[in-house]
Amino acid sequence: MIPPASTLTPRKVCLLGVPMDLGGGRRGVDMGPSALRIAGLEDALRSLGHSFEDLGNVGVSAPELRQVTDPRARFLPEIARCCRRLRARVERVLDVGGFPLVVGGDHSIACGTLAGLSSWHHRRGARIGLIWFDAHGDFNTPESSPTGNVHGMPLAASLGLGAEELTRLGERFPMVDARNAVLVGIHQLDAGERALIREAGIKAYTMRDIDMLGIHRVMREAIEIATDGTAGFHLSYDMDGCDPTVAPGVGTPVPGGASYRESHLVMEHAAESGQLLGLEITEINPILDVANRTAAFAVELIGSALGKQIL
Ligand SMILES: [Mn+2]
Repeated sequence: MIPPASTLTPRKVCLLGVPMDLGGGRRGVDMGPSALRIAGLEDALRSLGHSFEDLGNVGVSAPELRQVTDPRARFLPEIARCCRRLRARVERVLDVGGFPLVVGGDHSIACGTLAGLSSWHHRRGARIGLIWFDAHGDFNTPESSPTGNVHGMPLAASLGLGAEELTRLGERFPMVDARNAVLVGIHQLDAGERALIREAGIKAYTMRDIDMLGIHRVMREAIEIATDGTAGFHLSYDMDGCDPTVAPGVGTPVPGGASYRESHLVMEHAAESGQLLGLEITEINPILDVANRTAAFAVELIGSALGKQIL
């Protein structure tokens, strides 16, 4: 078999699973890391010439064993505790020259990943950029959130807005500057977070922008913003940004998302930029999935982000 073409020099990919199920209102995304492993992640990455190390899962408590203390930010202390552990694990991966591949779990884990990446680079005098691919804004605060689900808050927290338990997870505040953060693919926002996104001044490309401009131009501009004066960027990829026709098994499915090819192009652009510092895949929900199709699609997408090419 001819190995698939790759644009990237081989990397030491280090997988961190985070079976986080505390940030959403529906069970099931805690099985995401298992679903991805079963879907052949290791083989896919090795066939591209990367080395692969599965570092196992970061510990998380299960919601049925915990009590909600603050209904405006449900399970916040438990989520913050897991994110602190994740931060340490991400930094250790960077210390040994590894590429952190973080797999959720709900999207609240991004606070831990970004705490690790931003702290590590901050100590080296650099800041990081961020591309957030999502159907939702994830820009609520405990005050604006209509549900109290923390997975709707991590982008705001990364930019310094909301609960201190999340915004202060790293050595740098904010973990990411708004001028280097970009939202891509949004098409369902809560009223409060819409106002917060506008106020924060973060560049946001909606699905309408993708329709009108094309994903190629959107990603080219997004990467320009995320790499302007930074060490590179982290790509936080919520599988619900993909249309449910290609990714049915996600935490919060919404029609009108990115197509099969648009979903891949986000990853291909990230790979071609040569500036990807870390990758995170979140919100795979095997309970809602069809024969693990969404996890299999995620494995394909991760291949594209790490250099797989058609020709
Ligand atoms: Mn999200």
